[in-house]
Amino acid sequence: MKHAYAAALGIAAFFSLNCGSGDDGTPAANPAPAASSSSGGAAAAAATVTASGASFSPAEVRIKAGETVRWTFTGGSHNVVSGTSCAPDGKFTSGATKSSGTFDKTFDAAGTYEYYCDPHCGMGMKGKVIVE
Ligand SMILES: [Cu+2]
Repeated sequence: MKHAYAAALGIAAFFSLNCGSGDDGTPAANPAPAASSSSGGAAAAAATVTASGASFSPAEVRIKAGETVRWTFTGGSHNVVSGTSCAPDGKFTSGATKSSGTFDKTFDAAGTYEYYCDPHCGMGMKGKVIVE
């Protein structure tokens, strides 16, 4: 039993790695006109994180207070929810899952902000923003 469980975990890890690096089946997103109502904030991201497969990459970013993190959704169905142990703490969220587009969040206060992807948290899709 122990061995079977370990093997299953190994297979899951293998697939999620594969999914993250070799996903060519994503339909190209239509370059719909972006509804950017905020001017100036778009290019100001100090760190970028890609949500793809079943992971955030990089899983940990470090910024300074007042800077912005931009998450880019690439394929699959992901979101960003603040909290630890797959439970929301209500600090921020990107809302409903997406397969494309971006989510920007500016962090004004120093601290460590943990977050996760709601559908994939059980697979370990978690990340951390360290604000100095
Ligand atoms: Cu996800």
